[in-house]
Amino acid sequence: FTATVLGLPRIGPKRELKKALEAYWAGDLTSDELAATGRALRETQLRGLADAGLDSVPVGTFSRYDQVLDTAVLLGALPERYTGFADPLDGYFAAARGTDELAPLEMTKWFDTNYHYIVPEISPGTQFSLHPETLLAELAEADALELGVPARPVVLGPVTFLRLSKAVGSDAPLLDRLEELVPLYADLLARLADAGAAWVQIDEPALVTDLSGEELAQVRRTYDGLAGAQQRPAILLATYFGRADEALRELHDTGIEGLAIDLVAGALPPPEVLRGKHVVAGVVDGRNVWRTDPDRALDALETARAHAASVAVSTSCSLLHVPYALAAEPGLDARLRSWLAFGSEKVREVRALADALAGADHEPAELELTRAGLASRRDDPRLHREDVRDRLAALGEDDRRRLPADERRALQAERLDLPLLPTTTIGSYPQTAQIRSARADLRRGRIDQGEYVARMRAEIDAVLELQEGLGLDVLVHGEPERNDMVQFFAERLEGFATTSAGWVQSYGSRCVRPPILFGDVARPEPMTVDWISYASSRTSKPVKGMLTGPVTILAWSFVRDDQPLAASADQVALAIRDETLDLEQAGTAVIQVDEPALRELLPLRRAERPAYLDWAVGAFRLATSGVADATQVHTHLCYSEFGDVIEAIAGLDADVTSIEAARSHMEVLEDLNEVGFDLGVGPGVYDIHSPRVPSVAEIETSLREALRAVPAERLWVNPDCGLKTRSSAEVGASLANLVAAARAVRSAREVRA
Ligand code: THG
Ligand code: ZN
Repeated sequence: FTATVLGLPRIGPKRELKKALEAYWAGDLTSDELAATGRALRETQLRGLADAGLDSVPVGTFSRYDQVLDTAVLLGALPERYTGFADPLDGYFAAARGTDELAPLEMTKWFDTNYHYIVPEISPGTQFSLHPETLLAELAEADALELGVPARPVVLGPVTFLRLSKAVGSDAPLLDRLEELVPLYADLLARLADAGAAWVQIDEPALVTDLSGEELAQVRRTYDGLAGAQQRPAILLATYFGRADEALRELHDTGIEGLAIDLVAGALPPPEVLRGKHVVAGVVDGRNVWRTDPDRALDALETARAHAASVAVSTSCSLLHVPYALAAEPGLDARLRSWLAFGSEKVREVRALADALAGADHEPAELELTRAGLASRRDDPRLHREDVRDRLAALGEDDRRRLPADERRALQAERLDLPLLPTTTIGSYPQTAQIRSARADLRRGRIDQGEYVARMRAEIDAVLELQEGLGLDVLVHGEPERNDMVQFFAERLEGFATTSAGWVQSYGSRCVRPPILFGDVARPEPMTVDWISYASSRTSKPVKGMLTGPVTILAWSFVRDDQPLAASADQVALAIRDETLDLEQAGTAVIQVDEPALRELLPLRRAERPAYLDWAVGAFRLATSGVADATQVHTHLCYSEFGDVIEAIAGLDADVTSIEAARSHMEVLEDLNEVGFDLGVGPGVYDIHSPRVPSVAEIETSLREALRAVPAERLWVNPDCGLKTRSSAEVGASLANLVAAARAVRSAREVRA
């Protein structure tokens, strides 16, 4: 085949699957109706791909929740507690989301993307067994459509499956269990061949991460086993999100027929690795939204063709990570639009590049469009603003540095006069039905901006009253005016565009609309000052200014590909810095700059991590070092294990860091001590991701545990994340217990002192 894509989005162009899932979970849809929604989405999608001229279409990248969880089901590796359900679909969703009785499996980031997968648990008792029914059914379903082009089944490979799973009940490396999986995959290959598949795509993105010599040998044995299977389709081994040169070299003479290679995040491996293979060249970016430069793509394709047996054009990875189609965004600026390719435009690019590679007489129309777009992009003044660039060029080291922490601490203590073990919350309060309906009313023109502001202010009043009543020390305004925090700032910054329907699956039925960073970043006017000033005017307690940090804004956006991420980060940082200065000017004494995605952008390869952490920390410091030393800077980190970035957290030099820790039992505090961290820290004392209300005793235990690692003078008391997904009743009860626990520990210490 000559033109394909590696995988497909599934939530639906109008989020049909999200709506069907949520209706099914609410009991408003039957499982047959849910299945019919999936079937209709797959049919429309596959017909669209065949009509667009792809000559091999992927099947099996659909999922009702997540592809890693699906692989656990395929391999019979769902933990037993989820297998007793009358309808296996309910067991599947129990593993994904939990039930009243059962906790779900953990969820974490899919490599360095903003998609989250479900983490399978593998224990010594796990007995793998093959359950290929869903994949075979989807293959048969695709064949029945008579598309005129072959369907190519896609499965997650055994190495990546084990690499992403969590070992429970044993310390033995999970890759040791590869040999148990080889016969199952071999069996699967035979079934796919019987069903008429000429090719199977085996996804192994884990091969782009660092692998030891022993691990590479295990990978080698695995693919020797699979390639040696008696009856099988040709194997297309797909790697993406980086380079997999070591592994591909190791696997060259196993007999696998094809290699799909990411030429956007990675590059062509050496010629000898390509020799004799069908190379599926991922020249069209599967996870960003820019049109593909035809000259660069054709260069890479020609080089591949010079060494490989044959070459097909493809996306660099699955289209899971981009919105469906530009057609859904009529409101986008026309010039910007001409630079962009969403999913369906990318499919057309793939076809056009394949035609050009095959030596079409005329340049395909799609490529002409691209060339015009790229020319206008190069010349657009919004991409090269002298005012922004001059400011950045004039920056020095002092712009990323504050007074030593202990001197700041004294100045801040004087200004703020807080008790020992101060209590606070992370920032957001429940997004109530009133908030959502006010936003909808504003969007539909049923209320004007003045009325909207009045309604939001009423929400702020209510949240402040709650916090004062509870006796919290540092208050927040609750963020009612923000839908998604990154979208909120992107809407207010020049250089960013936002979409109205550019949904991308984040996990399960949840989606985000990543903003598009296309130009130099500037802040035309203050973004948050009116809200924070209003809140401050309503209470005598300090109210935190709430901002999102530069790294997180980039991590959750589609970013420029025409300059290093570090340069974009400094531009965003300058805009945030300007905002901190305006907040300070308006009297704000505490400013929080959240960086929940600091860990997320960490490069997959260890060798690239120091350079990343260097610019990421530098950007945060640029954003936060402009304020006076008496102004207290907070940050908040969550969504990850922090082991790999612990020194960077210290490097942020925030006066107070609130950090998700309720589930990792204060380990993070000990790690921080090891790197000499001596600033304020608020390890989350209870887990906000659960609806359970923590008792006073539990929170006291947490605090006393924390006090073994941190002196009381540095310890803050807070939940582990924002409260926007919780109900008001849960929040009131939990925070009352949090304040009571802080007071109990405080007075015990005062008695002792
Ligand atoms: N914002 C963005 N990216 C994120 C998060 C975020 N990535 C990591 C993490 N947080 C992902 N978590 C969620 C949690 C909830 C939702 C999405 C991602 C969610 N989305 C709404 C939905 O699907 O119905 C839509 C929200 C909207 O209107 O924008 O609930 O916080 N950017
Ligand atoms: Zn958080």
